[in-house]
Amino acid sequence: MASQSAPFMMEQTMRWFGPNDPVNLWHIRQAGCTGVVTALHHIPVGDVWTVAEIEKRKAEVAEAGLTWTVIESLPVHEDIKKHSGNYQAYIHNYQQSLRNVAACGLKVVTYNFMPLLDWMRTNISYTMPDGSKALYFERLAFIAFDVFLLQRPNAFSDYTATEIREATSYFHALSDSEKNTLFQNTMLGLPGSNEPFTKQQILEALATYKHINAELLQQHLAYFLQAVVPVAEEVGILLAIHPDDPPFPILGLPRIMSTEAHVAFLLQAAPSPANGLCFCTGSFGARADNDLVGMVQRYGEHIHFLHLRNTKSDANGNFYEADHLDGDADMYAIVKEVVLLQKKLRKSIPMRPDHGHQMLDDLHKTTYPGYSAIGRLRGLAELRGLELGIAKSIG
Ligand code: DNO
Repeated sequence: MASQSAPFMMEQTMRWFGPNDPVNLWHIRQAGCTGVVTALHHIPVGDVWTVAEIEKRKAEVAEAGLTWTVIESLPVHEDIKKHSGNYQAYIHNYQQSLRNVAACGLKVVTYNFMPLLDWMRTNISYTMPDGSKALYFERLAFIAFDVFLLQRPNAFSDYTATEIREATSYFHALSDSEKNTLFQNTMLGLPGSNEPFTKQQILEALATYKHINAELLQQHLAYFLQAVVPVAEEVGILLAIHPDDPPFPILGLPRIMSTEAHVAFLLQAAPSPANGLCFCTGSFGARADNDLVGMVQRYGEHIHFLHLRNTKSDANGNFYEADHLDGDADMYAIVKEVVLLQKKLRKSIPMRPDHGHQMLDDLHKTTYPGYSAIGRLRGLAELRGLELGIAKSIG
């Protein structure tokens, strides 16, 4: 970007799921990225990432002329979230992985503290008016899944009588194959296996969180942070927690990274410049009560990674993933704030266009939901232009 750029522009990256990703590193480079966001997905959650494995992946990325800029994710074992089983050993392993990634020259580590599910949508190919496909969270579909497909004990009590009535009609109108698709889509965010999860397995996993409310989960997060933040600070790693997606409780599970108050809790639990955020405008932005621009103003120094994405919500609790410059979040105002932040801090913050619509040739390809090449390329191009325009006009 050299001659067209202001000194501190966002570092443009894309997520790469590793050698099996149909979008390869050269595609990412051709999109205009200099950095890659990836993880050692083949290492079981909780095991130590060895220097040898990290170096191997780093070299693969470097061969395409790119830099492995951000780790997304170094996942947190469920035992750490629940304080069960071997959580002390897993925390120890996490500390060791942080030391190893730092030894390999990596600087930013993304993780999340969502119980069981990483993300949740009810439809991964929602047709937009222009024929592209988006990810969609439809509340009635979700309730129908929870109450009728999963049959979670006492799920009824989480919803109003009207919602249950509407979800009942919704469910009865579905064909068997639509019911099956809804079940599969909803469970896609359950990490850890390529095999589909059975209803029984999910109910058993949910039951292990029965005694954990939001307050207790926050205590477990604080315990984890107090163990890993000092290590991160010592070895020069910036930790970036990803918010809950969607940012409200689901399936009776506690949620503790959905709001600005949650961010404040995180930062006071282990005060350090190393303790920070993956500021995902798509996740935080799916709540109307999150003031995204204000959050960048107030917590900017702790924003170590940006996911720029937009959603459009309606009054019934549904939201779809909109084009990056469309939707409810004022992307111009957010990017402007980020431009000012980078100028103030005299540094570039890594960014990735988070998700994108499946469009053009990608409509005929199978990619990770939200991670087709062309939709993300469109998002990146729009965001890059937006930033450059703002940076140049601010001077
Ligand atoms: C979804 C992603 C998340 C994210 C993790 C970070 O598209 O933003 O899966 O990678 O929550 O730990």
